[in-house]
Amino acid sequence: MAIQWFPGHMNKARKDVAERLKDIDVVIEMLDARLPASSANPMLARMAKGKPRLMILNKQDLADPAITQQWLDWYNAKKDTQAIGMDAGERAPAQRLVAACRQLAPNRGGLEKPLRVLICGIPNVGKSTLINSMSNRKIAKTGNMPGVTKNEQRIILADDVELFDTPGMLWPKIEVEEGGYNLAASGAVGRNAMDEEEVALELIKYLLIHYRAELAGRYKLDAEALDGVPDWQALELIGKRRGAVLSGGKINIQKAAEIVLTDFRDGQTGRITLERPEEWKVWEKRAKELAAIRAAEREARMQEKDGRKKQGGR
Ligand SMILES: Nc1nc2c(ncn2[C@@H]2O[C@H](COP(=O)(O)OP(=O)(O)OP(=O)(O)O)[C@@H](O)[C@H]2O)c(=O)[nH]1
Ligand SMILES: [Mg+2]
Repeated sequence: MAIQWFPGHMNKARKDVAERLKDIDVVIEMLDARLPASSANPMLARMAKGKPRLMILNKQDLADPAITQQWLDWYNAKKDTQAIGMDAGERAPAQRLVAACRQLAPNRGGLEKPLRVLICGIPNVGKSTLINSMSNRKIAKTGNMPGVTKNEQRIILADDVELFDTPGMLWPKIEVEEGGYNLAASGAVGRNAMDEEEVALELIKYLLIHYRAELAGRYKLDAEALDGVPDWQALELIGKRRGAVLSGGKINIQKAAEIVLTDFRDGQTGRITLERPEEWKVWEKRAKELAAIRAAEREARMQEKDGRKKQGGR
C-alpha cells in the first residue's frame, strides 16, 4: 500500500536521532504490541548498534495476550535484545524501567555522568505517555493522533537521569506490504496519508481469519454466517448494522471503514494482534522475493535500454 507520508520529515527525524545517539547511554525502542514487527525500525537497530537497547511492546492492554507472549519470547531469544510488555499509562512498571536502564548502563549515574535515555518509536505508539509515567508528571504532551511531539525534548527525571522524548519516526521504506497496512490500522499514519477503506478492508480480512468471533460480537453479526464472506461484504454488513447508510439505502462505505478502524484502535473490537512471528517470517520472505524480482526486472529494462542506445549509436 502506498502510504503518503513525508519522507523529508522522516529523514530529518532520522538525522536528529543519529546525531543524538552519539551521547546516549540506553535506547528504548517502543513497539506497538499489536504489530511488533511492523512497528520496529531496522534503521534504528543499525544506528544504535553497540548501545544497550530495551524494547517495549507497548499498548499490551489492547493486544492479544497469548501473541504478545509469543513476541516477547521471540525477541528475548535474540542476542543483545531485551523486550518487555507494557501499558505506558501505568506508573509502577514505567518507574521500574528506570532501574532497568540503570542496570543496562552501570557505569553511568551520579551528577558527573548522568544516565541519558532516548525513547524512540513510530508516531502515536506512546513515547510521551511513557515519559510522563516514568517521571510521574504530565510533562510531555500526548494525544491520540500521530505527530503530537514535534521536536526532541529533554526531561530531567532525577539529578542523574535524563530522558529524551523524540518525534515519532516511521521507517521510510515499508517493504512488507502487510506491515504498511498494520501501521495504518494502528493509528501511526495520519488520516490524509492513507486510504481508510483499503486499510479497513485489510483489517477485516485479518480479523475474519483470526478474530471472527470478536468481529461478529462487536457488530452483533452471526459468526457462523461470516464464514467465507469476503472482506468487502463484511464491511457492508457492518455499515448496515451501524446505520452507515446513505439516502437511497446505499451503504456509506467510508463511514463504515472509519467505524471499523476507530473501534480497533480503541480496543472496542477486543484484544487483537495483527501479526504473529511465524506469519511475519512468511510475509518478510515474500517481500524479499518480490523485491528481488522487481530489481531483476529493473536491471533487465536498463540493459535493454542500454542495448537500444548502443544500437542507435552505431
Ligand atoms: N491503551 C493504551 N493507550 C496508550 C498506551 N500508551 C499510550 N496510549 C495512548 O496512545 C496515544 C498516543 O500517545 P503518545 O504518548 O502521545 O504517543 P507518542 O508516541 O508520543 O506520539 P507522537 O508524539 O505523535 O510520536 C494517546 O492517546 C495515549 O493515551 C497504552 O499502553 N495503552
Ligand atoms: Mg509524543
